[in-house]
Amino acid sequence: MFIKPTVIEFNKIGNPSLGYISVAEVQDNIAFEIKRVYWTYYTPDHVQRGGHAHKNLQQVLVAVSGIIELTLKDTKGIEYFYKLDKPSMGLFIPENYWRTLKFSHNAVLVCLASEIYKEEDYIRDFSKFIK
Ligand code: T46
Repeated sequence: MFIKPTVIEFNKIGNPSLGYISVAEVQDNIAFEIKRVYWTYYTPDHVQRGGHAHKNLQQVLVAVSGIIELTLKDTKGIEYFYKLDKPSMGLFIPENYWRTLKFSHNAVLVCLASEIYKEEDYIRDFSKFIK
């Protein structure tokens, strides 16, 4: 089956005077067992990260602060663009999507990942990816 990227709207528990909590929970709004969590921060706004795809890894990305612009490309070359600009929004990325990311200077990205880190899971050559 060809799974597509999906935007997740997390619940916002709270109100403007108290602040909010959003929850990511396996079997509720996360479709995989979470084996790894990582976060990126202090990325200069002229830097583009990513530039690779994953063979098996599924992820949910959240911009818990700032703005992250993300372009995904599937193996047919079709592009999908997302702007993560609120902490109550997540993006589920299935395996086999080429990704590039741009960050606002204050952006903090949290990633929930379905697998532990394995360099063998990366496809870093775009011509190999579209084959
Ligand atoms: C994605 C974006 C949002 C580790 O040692 N362990 C890890 O779990 C990760 C993710 C990275 N690293 C090391 C490997 C490299 O030496 O950190 C360095 C940079 O990693 P990477 O090239 O994966 O960084 P990004 O920010 O370009 O990409 C990562 C994810 O790989 C990618 O799937 O969607 O963050």
